[in-house]
Amino acid sequence: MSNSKTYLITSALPYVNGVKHIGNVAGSLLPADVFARYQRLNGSKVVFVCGTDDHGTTTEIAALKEGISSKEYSDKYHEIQREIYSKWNLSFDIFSRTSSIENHHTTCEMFQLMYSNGLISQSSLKIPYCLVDQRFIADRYIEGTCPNCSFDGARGDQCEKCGKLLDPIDLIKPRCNICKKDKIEFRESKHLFLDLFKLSDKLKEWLTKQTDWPVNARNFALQWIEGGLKPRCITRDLDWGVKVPLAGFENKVFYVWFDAPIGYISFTKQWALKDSNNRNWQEFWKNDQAQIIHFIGKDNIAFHSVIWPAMIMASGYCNLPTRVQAYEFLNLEGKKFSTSRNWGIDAKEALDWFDADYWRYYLISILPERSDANFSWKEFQSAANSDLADVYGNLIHRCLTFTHSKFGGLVPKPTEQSQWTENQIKFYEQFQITCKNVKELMNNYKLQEALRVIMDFARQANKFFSDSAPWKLECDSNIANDASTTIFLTVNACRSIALLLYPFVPSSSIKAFKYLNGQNIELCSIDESASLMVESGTKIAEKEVLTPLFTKILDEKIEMYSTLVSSRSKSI
Ligand code: B3M
Ligand code: ZN
Repeated sequence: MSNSKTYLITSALPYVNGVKHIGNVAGSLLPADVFARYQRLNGSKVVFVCGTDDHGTTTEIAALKEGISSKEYSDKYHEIQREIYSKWNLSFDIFSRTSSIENHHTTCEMFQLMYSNGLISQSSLKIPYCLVDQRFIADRYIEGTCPNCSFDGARGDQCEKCGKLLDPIDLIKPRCNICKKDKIEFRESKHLFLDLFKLSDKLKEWLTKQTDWPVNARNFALQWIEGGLKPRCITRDLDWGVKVPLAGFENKVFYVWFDAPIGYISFTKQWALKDSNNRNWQEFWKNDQAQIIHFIGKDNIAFHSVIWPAMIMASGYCNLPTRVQAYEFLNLEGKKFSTSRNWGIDAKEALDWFDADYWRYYLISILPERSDANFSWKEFQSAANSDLADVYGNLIHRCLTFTHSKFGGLVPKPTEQSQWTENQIKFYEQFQITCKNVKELMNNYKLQEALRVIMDFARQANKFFSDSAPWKLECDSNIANDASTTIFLTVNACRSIALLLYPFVPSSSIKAFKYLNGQNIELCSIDESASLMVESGTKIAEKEVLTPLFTKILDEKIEMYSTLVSSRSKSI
C-alpha cells in the first residue's frame, strides 16, 4: 500500500576519522534509520542518505599520525565505518562520502550560484599560525577561553559548553592543540565569506513558521539570528578538501562544514545514478511535496538550522529542509562520552559484545528527545532481559511452541467473531488502537513513545494468553473453541508486534516473521498490524527452528564490559 508522501531522510555525516561511539549512533544515525524503515513500511517513497564527512583538518591530522595521505586515510576509515553501520542494520539507500567527485562538483556549483547571486564576499582574515608546527591551524585545533561563558576548553570553532559558534580570534588565551603550546600568531590570509546577515530576515521569517520542529533546533536558530548574523568564513588554508573555484584562491579549500551538508544532495544524485530506474534526485530536493528531514545531534543545530538553509537560500539550488530533528546528548553512566578521556563504548565493540537489536532497542527506549539521556549498564541489561526476552521473545516462543504441541504446528481455526468473549473482542480492538497510535506517534517523530506503546501491546498479549490459559482447555485442531481462538489471536498479535517493531529491531522481526512463515516483512504495510493477517491453517516454522528470539544477558557479561569500559578510562 503506498501513500503519496516522499521523504528525503539524512542523518548527520559522521566524520571519517576513527570509529564513532554509540552516542553518535543514538544521536542521529539510529533514529534516522528507524524513521526511514517506518516510512517505507508506511508506503512512503523514501531515500535515506548518509556518508562519511571526509574533509577537514581532523582528517589531515589523523592521517599525519598514521603516516598516510588524507585520501588513503579516509579510504580506509570510510570502509571501516561502512561495515560497522551495516552491522547496526542502518538501511541507507546510499552511504557515500563527501570527498566523492560528485560532491566536489555540487559544492562548486552551489558556490558559484551563491557568488553570482552576490552573497559571497572577500576579506582578509587573521588565521592562527602555529610557530612550533609551522602551519596554519584549523579552528577546532585552537583552544582557549570562551568569550561568552568563560569555559576554558572552548575550541576555535565552537564552545562545547555554551554552544556558541566562534572564530579562533575570539578566544581568550588561544593555544595550539596539536603541540599544546601557546606560540600562536594570527597571520593575514584572504578568505571568502557567506554574507549571512543579508539573509537574516528571510531566515527569521522561514524559521518562525517551523512551529512543529523540536524546540531546541528552532529556538537556538532564532536566538542566534536575533543576536545578529555576521559574514561566515567558508574557506580554509588547507590542502585536503574541495578546491575553491575562484582565481586567487587556488591554494585554499572550502571549510569542511561548507561541503558536508552539500553531501546530502550529492549522495542523492549518486543514488539516482546507482541503477537507472528512472530515479531523479530533483524529485526529492526540488519538489514541494517532498519532505527533507535532517536527523542530527544538538551540536549540529547551528549548521543545519541556520547556515545550511542560508546556503540554500543564497544559491537557490533546492528546497529548504522541512524539518531539523535534533537530539540532545547521550551520556554514559552519568558522564559525557569523551574520546580524549577514553570514556565511551565504540560502535564496533558494542556489536562484538551484543547483537545490534539489543542496542537498537535500548538506545531508542532512552532516545534523548527532550533532554540528555543516560546509558546505564543495568538498564541496558533490563531492557534486554525484561522487555526483549521476557515480554516480546517469550510471547512468540510460548505461543508458537503451544501451537506445535497442541495444534500440530497449524494455526487453529477461531470461533466466529460474533461468538468471541469480551476479552477476545477487547484484545482484538487493541490491534487497531495500537496500530493507529504507533502511526500517529511515528509520523510525529515520537519514536521513543511509539516503542513504549508497542511493548505495552506485547505485555497485553502475554496477559491475554496467560489469562485465557489455553493449556487448561480442550485443544483440538478440528474444533473451534476458546483455546483455538486464543492461539489464533495471539499468533496474529505476534505478527502485528513483529511488524510494528521492525523499524526498531529489524533482525528479530525478520526472524519472527520466518517463524510465522510470513512473507517478506519489507514488503508489508504497517497497516497490516491492525488486522488478522495470519490465516487459520497456516503452518508455522518447524519446532527445531523456533529458538528464542533473544537470550538473556547474564550479570557476568554486564560486569565484564562495564568494568572494561571504566578501567580503560581511568588508565588514560
Ligand atoms: N561531520 C558530525 C559531527 O559534528 C559532522 C556532521 C556533518 S552533517 C552535514 O559529529
Ligand atoms: Zn602547535
